[in-house]
Formats: sequence, C-alpha cells, structure tokens
Amino acid sequence: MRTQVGIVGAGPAGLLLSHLLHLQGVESVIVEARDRNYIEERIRAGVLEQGTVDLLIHAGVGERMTREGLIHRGIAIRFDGHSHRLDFGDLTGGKAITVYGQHEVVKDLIAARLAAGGQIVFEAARVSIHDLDGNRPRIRYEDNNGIRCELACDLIAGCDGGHGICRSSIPEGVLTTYQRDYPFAWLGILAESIPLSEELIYTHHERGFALFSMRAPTITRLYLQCAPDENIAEWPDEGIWAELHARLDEKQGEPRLAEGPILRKGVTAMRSLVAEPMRYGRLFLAGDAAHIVPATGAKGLNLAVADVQVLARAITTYYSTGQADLLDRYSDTCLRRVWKVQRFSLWMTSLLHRFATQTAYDQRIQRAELEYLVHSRAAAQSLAENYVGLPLE
Ligand code: RFL
Ligand code: PHB
Repeated sequence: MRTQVGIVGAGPAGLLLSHLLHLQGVESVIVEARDRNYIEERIRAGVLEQGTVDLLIHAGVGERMTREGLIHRGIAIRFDGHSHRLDFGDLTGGKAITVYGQHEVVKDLIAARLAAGGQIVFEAARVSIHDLDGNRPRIRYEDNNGIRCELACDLIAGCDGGHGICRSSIPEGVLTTYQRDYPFAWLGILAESIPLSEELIYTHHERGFALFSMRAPTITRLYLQCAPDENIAEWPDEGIWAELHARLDEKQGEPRLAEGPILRKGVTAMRSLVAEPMRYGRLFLAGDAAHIVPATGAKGLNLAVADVQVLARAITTYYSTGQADLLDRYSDTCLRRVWKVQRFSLWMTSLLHRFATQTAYDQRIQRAELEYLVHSRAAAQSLAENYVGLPLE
C-alpha cells in the first residue's frame, strides 16, 4: 500500500491532521494501535482555546461542539476558602474558552474522516517506522487479522502521543530532550452531579491542589493532587468526596459540591517534556509525541492542535508548490510557541500545588503570588492571555 502522508496515532493530532490534509486534497492513512471504541471513550482534556474552536469550526467539524460545548468567559482561583474570578472577556478583549471533551472532538473527527472515505487502520499491532532519512519512509504493522502490512509514504507524521514509538525511533544523538518531573500526580473523577459553579475552580489548599471542572450540565470532572504512585484502589468514593470538600473549603451559606455516582476514576501523571527538533528526515512529530505539559494549564490538546495547523499548512504547500521551506521551518515555528506554553503550564502548576520540599519561606512566596494574581490587573491579564491561547506564531 502507498499513501502521500502516513500518520501514526488517531488521537486529536493525527485525526485533525488527516482531516486538514484531506480538505486540501492531500491523502493520508492513519495507523492506530487501539480500537475505535477505546479512543472514542478515553476521557482526557476538556478545555478548548478560542483558536482551537475557531479552527474546528472553519474545518467543518465544529457543528456538534457549537451546539453542545459550554462557553466559559472566566475561571475562579480559590484559596483560603474564597474564590476570585478572572473575567476573560474583560481581560482579553472578549475571548473565551469552550468546555467540550477531547473524546467528543475525537468522535467528530473520526466521523468526518470516515464519511469522506478516509482510511483509519484501528487495532494495528507491532507498529514500526523505517527509512526515515530516505525518500520513501515506511510504516509496518500487523492488522487485526495478524497480517503483516507495509505502508510506503512520502512523509510520516508521528502523532502517537507521549508513549508512542515515533519519538523513540529517531536515532540516538539526534534529539535533545528537556524534561521535568513533578513529585505529584492528579487523581481524576468523572461524576454524575450538578456542577457547583458555571466555571472552573482552581483551588490551592494546604492539603493540596483541587480542580473543579465539568463536561456537561449534569457531568462534573474533578481532580485532586495526589502522590505520583497513588493507588486508586485505596480511594473509596466517600474518601474522594470528603477530600474534595476539604480542599474546596466550602463556607457556610455557600453552595456545596453536589455528590453523585462516580463514572470514571484514574490517576494522571504530571510531566513536562520537549524533544527538539520536532523532525528527523521525513518524520514530523506533533502533539504529545513531541512535547508534554502538566495538565494544570489545560494546554496539551491545544498545543497538539496548534502543531497540526502548522504542519498541515507546510505539507499542503509542499504538495501544491514543491517548496519545502515551511516543512524545514516546522520545528522552529512550533517550538517558539511550545516553550511559551511550557512556561505557562509550569507556572500554573507551581502556583497552585503543594510541594513536599516547600519551606515556610516558599509557602509565603506562593501565597504572595496568588494574592498578586487576584489583585493586579496586569498579573490577571497575563494568566488570561495565556489561558485563552497565544497566537499561533
Ligand atoms: P494522544 O491523544 O495521546 O493520541 C495518540 C494516539 O496514538 C496512539 N498510539 C499508537 N498508534 C499506533 N502505534 C503506536 N505504537 C501507538 N502508540 C500510541 C494512541 O492510542 C492514541 O490514540 O496524543 P495527541 O493526539 O498528541 O493529543 C494530545 C492530548 O491527548 C493531550 O495533550 C491532552 O489530553 C492533555 N490534557 C489536556 N489538554 C488540554 O489541552 N486541556 C485539558 O484540559 C487537558 N486535560 C489532559 C487533560 C491529559 C490528561 N491525561 C489523561 C494525560 C487531562 C488528563 C487527565
Ligand atoms: C478538565 O476538565 O479535564 C480539565 C480542565 C482544566 C485543566 C485540566 C483538565 O487545567
């Protein structure tokens, strides 16, 4: 089999790239390790930047998002039991974010790809990539009948996430990897309960960070800072709700977090990582395959979308004009934005979590930073500008 662009991974990056290429007449095949149901039900990100929303609408895959997504014009930062609202409309000149689950974006993109005759190979096993520095790179895999297949491509897009094979297939010595680990993770739940507030609440508490978020008018998404090796089996539902109440530190007379059946539970690692450059020969890395951010800034999905927007433009220009200069600049173009988003995600993480190594001095500084943020328009504006999304370039 052969195709113009071979894409490894049917996450938001791979699917959106395939869709954008199709709109410009470039064909691609996606090779995905999991089955369709698994990737359509995988609960992950929920916050879409304005630029992500605009792109999905422009690309013709925003119809359900426009109907079902929740537009949020602010967030709350909570500490000492008091919430401080940051009004994005006021601070950014009218921008907003949209709360719409990543798995819903994935469903919309899969439906659009299949409706247009796009090819997605689900449940591909033993996926490997070859001849990356030659003219005809290849993707090899076993299909779900165990038959060995080979896909010859002009270019390969490595969109296989933080644990895929594309980044690690690049020969040693080519990439420089910058990374930072955090001494905590997030315990996340999805629950059937009426949201406590119409907007997200990021909470700093001496027991640790907590985040109140949502997916729909009756579905809440909640997170607790926990140990990196936290054993979810040791957390009965009542324990999770009790810890959430404690960290939200609800005052008498204020609305209380409504409890309800817990639909999903999981522990998410927190990590920062950038691999440079985002290219080797005819392999282009995009999304989590190239960089990872801790979830505090709600940026991972949006950063994947931004990469793909740059890559789709570079690939379609290459096919329509024969010019490779945008492809040659792909990594540099993306990395400028990637590092700004790394900075923001690290800053949000450091601002809001408790660190076991924090001295009393560090705690006072963290507290001063929180107060500065909610009392200085300049500081609030800086958070808001990053949260709704920096310009593409
Ligand atoms: P994905 O979504 O991980 O997709 C990669 C795909 O590649 C497949 N794959 C392979 N396929 C073939 N061969 C192999 N060897 C393969 N290995 C893997 C996988 O099955 C998968 O289908 O990467 P992509 O497309 O780059 O998208 C990145 C985002 O998924 C990620 O950054 C976000 O989910 C991060 N994130 C958040 N981002 C936001 O922008 N806003 C948020 O609010 C937000 N919250 C979150 C998050 C991530 C979380 N987790 C679980 C990591 C909350 C959580 C809990
Ligand atoms: C989510 O709703 O899953 C979510 C929201 C904001 C974040 C991270 C995750 O910063």
